[in-house]
Amino acid sequence: MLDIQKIRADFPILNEEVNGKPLVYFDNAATSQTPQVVIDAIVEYYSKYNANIHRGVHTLSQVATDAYEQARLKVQKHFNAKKSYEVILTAGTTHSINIVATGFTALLKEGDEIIVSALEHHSNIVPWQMLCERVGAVLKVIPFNEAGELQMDVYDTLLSDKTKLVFTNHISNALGTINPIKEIIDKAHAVGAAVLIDGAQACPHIKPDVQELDVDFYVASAHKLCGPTGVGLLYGKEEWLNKLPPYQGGGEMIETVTFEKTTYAGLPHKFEAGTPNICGGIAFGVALDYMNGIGFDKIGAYEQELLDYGTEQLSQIEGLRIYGTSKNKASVISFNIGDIHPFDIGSILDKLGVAVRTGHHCAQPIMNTYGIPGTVRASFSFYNTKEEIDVLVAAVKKAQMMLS
Ligand code: 7TS
Repeated sequence: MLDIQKIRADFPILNEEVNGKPLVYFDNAATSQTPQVVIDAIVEYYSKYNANIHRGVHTLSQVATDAYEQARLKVQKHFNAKKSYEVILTAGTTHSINIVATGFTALLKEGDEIIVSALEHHSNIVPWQMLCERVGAVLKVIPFNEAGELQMDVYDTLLSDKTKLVFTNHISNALGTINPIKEIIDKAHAVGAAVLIDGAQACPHIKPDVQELDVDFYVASAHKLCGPTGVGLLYGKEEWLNKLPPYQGGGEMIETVTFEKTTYAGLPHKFEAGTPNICGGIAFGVALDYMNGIGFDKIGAYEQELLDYGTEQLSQIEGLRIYGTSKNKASVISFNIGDIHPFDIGSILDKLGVAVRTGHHCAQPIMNTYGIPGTVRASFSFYNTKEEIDVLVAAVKKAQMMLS
């Protein structure tokens, strides 16, 4: 069991008031809140050892370099990557996907096929469309059913020896669906295709094991798992990272530079041009320590309780429809009430101190499939409580009364 009150005391922001009401933060799928240990790590970095890394002979630079490389090892251990240099520290999920999608320009040809799920966030759609435009590849889409589950029988029919890449999220940000990624990966590998899994929404809830998954690329953002913004992970199998060309040129990603020819550094530096988010990387490591200290098994089990309770309570509201009713689901509830615009509900919830996201959640194709402009999305984290869900439910009822 989690000691929720003790956990809540780790997050100073949870004591804040918004619009004169205690904050109820249910926008965790957009970004999670930050525990004091992570805030302290950021303050400590800038107060005590702020220096550029991998280049200075001076002590501070060495301390900062060690701390940054320590963070890489923590990320490696957390995701169970075989080698530390298979962990590229990036600016976040979007950056990681763009590194891979741009790199594949050199590896694909006209007529090659790429398969995507229809449940994607725009950041796992647009970079691949841009890749298709560059090389003349064809994008094929795995549809989802009414519950928001991928239609795996259709996936089977899309796969062929033309398939070079498959990419999907591990968990849908808009619906909470947990996708059967092991099956997706194994079937893609059977036709020789590489797989990228967007773990942005999964990592706050699940501890993925990239070797067990046998995934080629796995990406995530630190800010969704109690870390800071502007830093994230690109895990890639060594063989794939070696095949991809660098994404950006600059300092730190080279071995030698002359005006005649430049040779590139090995992994991971080949993909880490320029001064990275040093403090962010270090704080990412601290955030992983913090979450592992609580334990992902306990986090997952408690969030499932919140999801079940929230689903049960919200379902009792007349006219409320939940979008995304997959059997395997993370603690995200997307809903609408009749034809009330989600933005109007969200605005009233905000006045009552409840933070949710409204709109298309950067997943317009999902909204188009359901024929709706968007939803109200409440996403729960391990520091939320059932009492807060009661506040949400009361606030939704009030909004319904005011808007009907
Ligand atoms: N992929 C998924 C599945 C996401 O949920 C998000 C962000 C991203 C990629 C992009 O991550 P970034 O850190 O590079 O921005 N999702 C959301 C959301 O659902 N609400 O706000 C951001």
